[in-house]
Amino acid sequence: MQLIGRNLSPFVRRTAIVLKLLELPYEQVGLSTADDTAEIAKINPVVRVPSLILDGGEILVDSNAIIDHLLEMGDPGHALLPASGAARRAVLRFAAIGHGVMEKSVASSYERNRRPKEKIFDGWVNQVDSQVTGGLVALNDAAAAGDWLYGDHLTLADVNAVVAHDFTAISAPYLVKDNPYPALAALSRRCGALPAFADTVFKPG
Ligand SMILES: N[C@@H](CCC(=O)N[C@@H](CS)C(=O)NCC(=O)O)C(=O)O
Repeated sequence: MQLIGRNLSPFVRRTAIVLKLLELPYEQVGLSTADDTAEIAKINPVVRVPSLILDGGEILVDSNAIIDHLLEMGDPGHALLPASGAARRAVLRFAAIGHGVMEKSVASSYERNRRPKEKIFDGWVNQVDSQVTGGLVALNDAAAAGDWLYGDHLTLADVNAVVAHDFTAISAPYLVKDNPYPALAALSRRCGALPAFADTVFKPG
């Protein structure tokens, strides 16, 4: 399998982490939406990462659709996402909040970095940033309540929360200044010691 995209993207990184946690072999093709637009367009018509090219050539797009397939194929015991019921809904809820933080952190970064300076609208940047912090507060509260966001082991909820936290620390460091989310930061440090997380930290260059 080929994972398309760089781990700077939180959506690519969370997909890479799930691949590693499930010990599914893959090769990563580090294309960037900013620099490799034409190549990515041949893989995903919406020109976004990640995509996953399966061994037979089938192409999956969007981290949600990709991870859905990876879990179906590689997590028969439903360790990362409970099979049904209240437990599944709870993990999906936290996972969605984490995914939402990623989306709003990326949006904030685009607003601040992809416009000419005179076209940046601070009011909208502040609105988007407040959505990021709302999500981080919720994830921090959940992280403070136990060892894992849900249950007694690592799930997709923790993967998304840690990736969302780590990406915000890179893309909007002013939002995590003075350690406002200590329980989430501690979860990030603890997960960061696991190879699936450590090996997917974005390394520029
Ligand atoms: N919902 C998608 C979001 C993917 C996404 O927005 N990826 C960003 C990179 S962080 C991207 O490709 N941005 C380019 C663009 O949207 O133009 C997912 O979960 O995979």
